[in-house]
Amino acid sequence: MSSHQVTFAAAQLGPNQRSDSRESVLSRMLSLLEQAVSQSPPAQVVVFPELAFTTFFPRHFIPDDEELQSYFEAESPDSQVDQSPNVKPFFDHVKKLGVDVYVGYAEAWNGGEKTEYYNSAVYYSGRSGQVLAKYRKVHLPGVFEPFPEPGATQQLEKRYFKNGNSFEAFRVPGLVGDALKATPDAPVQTDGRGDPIFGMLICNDRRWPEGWRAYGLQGAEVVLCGYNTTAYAPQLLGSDLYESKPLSREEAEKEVLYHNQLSLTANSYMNACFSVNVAKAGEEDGHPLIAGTCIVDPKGYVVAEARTKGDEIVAATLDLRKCRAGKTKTFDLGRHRRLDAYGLLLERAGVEEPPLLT
Ligand code: CDT
Repeated sequence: MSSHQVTFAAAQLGPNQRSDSRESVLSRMLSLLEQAVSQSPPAQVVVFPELAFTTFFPRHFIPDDEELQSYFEAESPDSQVDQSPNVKPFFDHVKKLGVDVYVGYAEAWNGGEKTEYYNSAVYYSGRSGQVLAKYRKVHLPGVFEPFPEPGATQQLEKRYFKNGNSFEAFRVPGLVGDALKATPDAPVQTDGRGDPIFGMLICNDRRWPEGWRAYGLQGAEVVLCGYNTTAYAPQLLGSDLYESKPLSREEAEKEVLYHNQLSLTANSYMNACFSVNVAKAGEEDGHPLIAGTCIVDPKGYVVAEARTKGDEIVAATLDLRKCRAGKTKTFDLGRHRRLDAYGLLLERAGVEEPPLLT
């Protein structure tokens, strides 16, 4: 295998029901891992969805604190997620296989004072048996107060989680053969010759160009993103005020899938990076989630995608040199971006319209 090629497996999960035991979900995740490393060529990096170990619990209003806490993995300065008893068998197995993983989970961080709760993902290196990077979801969708309608699909991430506040790209050792290493005379700009540069996003983040650009500015070659996206939820998505009739379930799901792929292909293209995007899919707790797991190249083409709404491996070997054309031509950021024109982007979060005409 040429030194710039890395094999990824997107490990799409079917639904995890609220009533499923932790063990049953783990055993499905372990079979996906086994499948990913026994294919040819074997996966070097396996990417799981957002909140992979449990049901997508923010769709429920959960007044029982004991139940709510049961979805979280406890972390502290001395103990990272791989030591959390619910999920330790997963990380132990990853280590045994010597593969790398991205996996989403609910983090209960206790740094000594009040516990903070995040929707997080880690990049764990099975070879070194350690967490290389952690990402906390920045763009939390939904609302704080539950919708009053009985049976409504809730989206209570703003209630259950604190938002993350950084997009930090990182290099991953051991994936390519002849990576440039830091030496006093190593170049500052390596043009793709160092260890691969990855970034992480979680679900809703993929719809916001800001995170992608932050990774683009750090030279990211692959962005990893797990998601749980509702296929039909009029309360969340709104019905189009100017349509004569609301979308049917089928039309709504088709549109949600379209927006999923639009966000992934456009942002991969505009930042000249690959992206590996992984769903938890199917009917979970009676609420439909889209599938649409896909791997996208730096030109914005989908190179592999899921065929089912269940547990499925979607794999591709990616040649990271394919990022160079975009990064050195159309999206050579340093050459073409105009900071003098972008002041507004950091001054303003929401819309302020120009004054009305007289
Ligand atoms: N999990 C998650 O972030 N879901 C959101 C739902 C948005 S509701 C409009 C998503 O972007 O898929």
